[in-house]
Amino acid sequence: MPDVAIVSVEAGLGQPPRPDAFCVQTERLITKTRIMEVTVAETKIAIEGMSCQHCVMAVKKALGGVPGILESDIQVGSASVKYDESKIKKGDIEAKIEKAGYKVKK
Ligand SMILES: [Cu+2]
Repeated sequence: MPDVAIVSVEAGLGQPPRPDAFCVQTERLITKTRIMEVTVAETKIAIEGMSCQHCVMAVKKALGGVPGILESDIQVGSASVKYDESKIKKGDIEAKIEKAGYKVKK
């Protein structure tokens, strides 16, 4: 009995499944499969003090890996963020941006 060819379900992230998600070993499947029911909120945050791609990277870094943040699109002067309202609030996201050294326009 082969332990491959198991379909992994990755729902709710709004991203296409990675090619490797369709053929994984059994042990990995357990950790990779996440069936999620989340309320996805979306916000666009205006940010002062960003001037270049370094600022974009700094904000990306500030929001990267934060639990509850599902997706973020950072531009000079703004951040569009999709997040799980049950895990993080808009104010927490703004605080992360300010901690990175930028000012959130409210
Ligand atoms: Cu900059």
